[in-house]
Amino acid sequence: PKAECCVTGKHLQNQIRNLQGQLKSLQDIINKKHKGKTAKDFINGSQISEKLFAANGSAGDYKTSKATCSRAGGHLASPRTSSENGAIQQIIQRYNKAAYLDINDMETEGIFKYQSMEVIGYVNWAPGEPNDTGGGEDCVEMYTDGRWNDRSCEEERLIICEF
Ligand code: 293
Ligand code: CA
Ligand code: CA
Repeated sequence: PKAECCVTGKHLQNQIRNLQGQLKSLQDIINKKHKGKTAKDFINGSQISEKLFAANGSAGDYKTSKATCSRAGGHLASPRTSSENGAIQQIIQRYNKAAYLDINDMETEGIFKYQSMEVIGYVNWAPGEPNDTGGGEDCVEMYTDGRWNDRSCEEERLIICEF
């Protein structure tokens, strides 16, 4: 008869149980570390091409919105095509609340750039926009109709991230 060794059912079962226990404590550590700020917590998503756009109903000014998406491992949403624009618009309509895009003209008035500092290509301005009302509109919001408006960066807007 073969010796009772490490490959018998009982022994393997014990090793698996031990590993499962270790895995669980590692998972607990990871979950604690992320404190619910990972991409999976943005439950209302809309996937288009390679991008996933997602929101969880939270809102913030431009700076807060950028920081929130960054903490979650993404970026504030910035559409580069009309289909990406439509995917973001769906989320805005679901919450019935406008959202900031990751586009601004802070560096040079009137020259709108992505966070990468690249000048924007695709645009979907509302009629008469951008108008830099009061000389103080350097951020961009998307309305529920999908059109864009340059706006002060200090408003409270739905946070939509892209991953
Ligand atoms: C002005 C004229 C409005 C326009 C508004 C926004 C503000 O009040 O028609 O909607 O500016 O551009 O960002
Ligand atoms: Ca401006
Ligand atoms: Ca405006």
